Amino acid sequence: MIIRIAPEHPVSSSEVTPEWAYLNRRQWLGHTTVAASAVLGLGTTLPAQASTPGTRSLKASPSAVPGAMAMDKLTPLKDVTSYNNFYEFGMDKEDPAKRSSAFVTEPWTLRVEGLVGKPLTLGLDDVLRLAPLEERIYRMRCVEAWSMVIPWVGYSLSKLIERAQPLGSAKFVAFESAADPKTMPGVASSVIDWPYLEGLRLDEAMHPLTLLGLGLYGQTLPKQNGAPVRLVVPWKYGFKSAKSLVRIRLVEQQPPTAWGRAAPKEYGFYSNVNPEVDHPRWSQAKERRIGEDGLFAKPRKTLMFNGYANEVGQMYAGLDLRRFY
Ligand SMILES: Nc1nc2c(c(=O)[nH]1)N[C@H]1C(S)=C(S)[C@@H](COP(=O)(O)O)O[C@H]1N2
Ligand SMILES: [Mo]
Repeated sequence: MIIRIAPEHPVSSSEVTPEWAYLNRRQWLGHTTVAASAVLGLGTTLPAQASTPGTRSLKASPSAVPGAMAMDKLTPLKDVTSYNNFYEFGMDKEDPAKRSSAFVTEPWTLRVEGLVGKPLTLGLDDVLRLAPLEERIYRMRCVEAWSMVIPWVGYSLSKLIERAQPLGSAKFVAFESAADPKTMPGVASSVIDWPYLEGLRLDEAMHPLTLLGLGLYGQTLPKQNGAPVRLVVPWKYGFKSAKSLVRIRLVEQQPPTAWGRAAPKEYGFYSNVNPEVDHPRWSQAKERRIGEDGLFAKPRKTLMFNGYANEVGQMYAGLDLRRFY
């Protein structure tokens, strides 16, 4: 039996070592040193990552959500912030970092509406304060067969949705991203019928692993990663994780999605990471880890539901995942 002794003074969140700092340090220094520095309470002094322009530091505690931590090596911040898909800023991977400087993320308004008892109109500070911020290390797996491992900051989307008091008739959740032609140069292109839309079934949206993302690497979200607030759905392909959210709407019918409208044969509503169901243009069996696997390195195997099968598999019991891809 473990006897827990209450600490003499509560540990403030600034003294809690973020999980990524812990993992990085472990990779750098080895177990013994880490144990020692943890005992000494040295905190997050490691200059592992420089901060990104326009971001502020964001304190978070390691998440208690099971399965939230992938033990893979973290993708360096430099790669997380320079290799992005965010078509509102252009179609090349470098575009979001290069072409997002005019985009304004504060002040920001996020609405939660539709089939709810209590519609919400929230400023960014309201969103940041709605629930304790957690750090969660998730793999982000793009349908283009690359992946990253990112220490996100946020909390379960369910906490926000619960606050709005969903009605019994709500079955799906629709997500809408910002689409400002003045500050988002990619919106001039017609590849996507703007604004970018995504959707989840209500049970998927309420699953504790579904994260309302507010930061990464201990700082607020860089613009290229979907500032100031985005979705992160770790068992689905990256495109389900809509960035720069302005509206979350609870609805009765399955909502349209941007990629579903652009290419219905290629992008299904579910888009669960599934190594057995290929995209017409990319095999989904393997993936290349950005910043780690060179172009000629052997790609790693993609895991069912991106490694979260134990946590989310039950939601799809009896569903033909070839048909509902
Ligand atoms: N609004 C919006 N959200 C978006 C996208 C986009 O183009 N626009 N791209 C998606 C895709 S395809 C991926 S892989 C992830 C990439 O997130 P990251 O750049 O933070 O890794 O964002 C997703 N969310
Ligand atoms: Mo993607």
